[in-house]
Amino acid sequence: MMTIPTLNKPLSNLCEQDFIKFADSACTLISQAPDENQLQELKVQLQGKKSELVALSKQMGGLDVDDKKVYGGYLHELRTRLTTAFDHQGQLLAQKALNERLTAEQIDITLPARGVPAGGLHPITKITERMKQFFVQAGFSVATGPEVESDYYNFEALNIPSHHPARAMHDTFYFDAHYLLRTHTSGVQIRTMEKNEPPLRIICPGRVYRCDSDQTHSPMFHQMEGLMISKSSNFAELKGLIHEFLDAFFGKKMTVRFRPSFFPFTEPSAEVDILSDNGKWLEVLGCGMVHPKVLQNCGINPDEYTGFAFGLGIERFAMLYYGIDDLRLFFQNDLRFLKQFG
Ligand code: 2NL
Repeated sequence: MMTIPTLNKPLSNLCEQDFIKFADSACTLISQAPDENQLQELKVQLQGKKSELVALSKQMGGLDVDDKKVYGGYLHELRTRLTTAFDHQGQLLAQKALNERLTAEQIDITLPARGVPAGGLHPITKITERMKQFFVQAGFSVATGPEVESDYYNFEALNIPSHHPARAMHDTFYFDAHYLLRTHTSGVQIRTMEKNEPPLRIICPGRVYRCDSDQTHSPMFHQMEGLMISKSSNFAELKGLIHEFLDAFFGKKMTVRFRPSFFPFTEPSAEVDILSDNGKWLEVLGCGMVHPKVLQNCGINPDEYTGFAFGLGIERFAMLYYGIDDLRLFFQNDLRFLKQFG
């Protein structure tokens, strides 16, 4: 760095040329300051309390009136030149610093992106959507309802009276004598029948609860029930719809068997098996013609209307579809499991 110029004489011994020379050297020095720190350093040395400029200014008091005017002018001119030079260099350095920052922070938009970590739908949600897709295109609407039910909607209206053994079979979670966690979604269908004139076509997916827990049972699981009511619904129509659903769901022609069964809310009733690749029959759903008493309970005349209904466990379908052998995996929320369904 260049040395600071100096006048090195008493004020009254200086001439205009001395000031000009001093100012020229100082301005050159200022214009060469490489960064804002060194510029600040120069400012202290040239204009600070201990600078020659301030020392000379203090000598003004000892001059007579005419000299005061002359030297006052020189000093003023010198201060103005220095200030202008500092301002100018300050702006240049600020601009330079900004340009350097902009260059350093430049974003290379041609670099490959890191990718956004995204969640995915739960396998149970995916399977439910796959089921809905089939039934919605077949003209069914999706209906939902409360998970806390009264015993009337969960049992009574479905032809399951208080001391019917089917109640015990449901392993119900009770809140009190009348309220419970629904053991199936049938209450939704009962309300739909109460409130709407047939014909009706609905599916009811949702959470249901039973006091049971092991490799194939969870206290909370998902069910989808379907209901169709019209003046001409019959078992052949039910069989056709269920077979078409199974073909669509598994994405291939399925071998299906309807086995006579019993439910209090359907008559006749059947359980449906599919033939698995290893030659075993697997039960996948229950169905039947809606019991006339159930229709009557909902204000539908069983002499005028018939209907069919079915119910299936969504976890069971998800396990078959994805080849999963432990139902508890669906509820542990282990990301190593869930990530496979992204
Ligand atoms: C099964 C069997 C079934 C129904 C559910 C139903 C509902 C109303 C009226 C008549 Cl409101 N039936 N639902 C019918 C037959 C079978 O579920 O094994 N589910 C897992």
